[in-house]
Amino acid sequence: MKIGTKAIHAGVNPDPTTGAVMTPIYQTTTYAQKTPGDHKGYEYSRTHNPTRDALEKNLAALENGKHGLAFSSGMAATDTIAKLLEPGDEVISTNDLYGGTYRIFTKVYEPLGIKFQFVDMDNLEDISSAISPKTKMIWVETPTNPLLKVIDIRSVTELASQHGILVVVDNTFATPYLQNPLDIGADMVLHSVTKYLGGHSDVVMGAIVVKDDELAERLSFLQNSCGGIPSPNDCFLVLRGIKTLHIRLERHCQNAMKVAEFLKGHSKVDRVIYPGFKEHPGHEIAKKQMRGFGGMVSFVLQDESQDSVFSVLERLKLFTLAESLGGVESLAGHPSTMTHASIPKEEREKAGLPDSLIRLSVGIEDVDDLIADLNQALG
Ligand code: P1T
Repeated sequence: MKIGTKAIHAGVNPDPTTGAVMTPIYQTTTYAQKTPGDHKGYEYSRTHNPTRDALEKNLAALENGKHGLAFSSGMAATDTIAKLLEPGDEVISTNDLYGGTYRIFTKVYEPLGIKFQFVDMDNLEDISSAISPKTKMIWVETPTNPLLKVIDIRSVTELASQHGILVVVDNTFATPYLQNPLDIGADMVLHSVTKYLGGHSDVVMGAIVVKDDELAERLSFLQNSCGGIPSPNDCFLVLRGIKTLHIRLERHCQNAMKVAEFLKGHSKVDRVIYPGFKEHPGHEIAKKQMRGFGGMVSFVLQDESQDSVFSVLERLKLFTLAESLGGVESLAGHPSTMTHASIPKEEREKAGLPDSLIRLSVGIEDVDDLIADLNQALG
């Protein structure tokens, strides 16, 4: 089955009791048992819920995985993966990544005895030299947030497999429509479902998809034991959102390319980062491992002063100044004070993230209106 068909049908069957075509919202915490242990596969909704089951099957199918697990947020999913680690273990992560991921690694798990190294994964040798016998996991975000670096997933997974290291790919920016890391050797795919999968900026949710049965069993154990699960109502909304994933992503990619080209040609703009540009250092890798270049565009103004950056952000009318991304509506963000403020300035600078960077989540509105909005805001 191809992805557009999977987006609409995978995991979703007419409801066995009523024939309802859309999976009902099973808003129940518990399920009747005839005699202790004699039930229909459902005991308690932290463990299993039919609406969540449908979504988890759908997510597994979209990522060409075998097991999908849904969580109450992307961070709850990240937290669950981090719980696979033990004190003394080491993790190598991309040095450009979502600020909240950096925060949970350094402020929650480092004090528990897990060591994190943040490296420039553009350079395989940097990963290679960071590997020690204690390295248990490589954490890849690609394209990265917010610098849109493209990491060669296959090279990383080949290197990791020589050392028996698990590879996690945060596939939030690409989505399964553009990239399937499990097909090229990753062990786990993570999503902030809040973004493109939900697609409408109305649900906070996370997900993990894996192929391996043992890994799935451990993650399900953690999901049930720690309890960071999403509500049935949110699962329904995401199932509905996913039905248009392929259509939305087509338009996100087209609009982002046009917006990026407009910005590149504007006299007030110094540089534009978009993996779809030939001059982007990761363009060839993106062409190899992605089916499009995504809906995110980052750029820096000629005048890098805070006044100038803030006044452009304040003047935008269609682009809303807000955290998050991946919804149908366009958003603009200022990573250093918003989504990446939890990364210390020195670390941000080391990773090449300037305070003047503006990040756009290009929505699926009519692109001429988006460009007109940027044009007036740039003045
Ligand atoms: O917000 P939450 O659903 O918990 O997901 C966290 C997360 C994980 N991974 C990536 C790549 C992300 O971008 C995020 C969340 N990011 C934002 C809120 C943002 O505006 O970048």
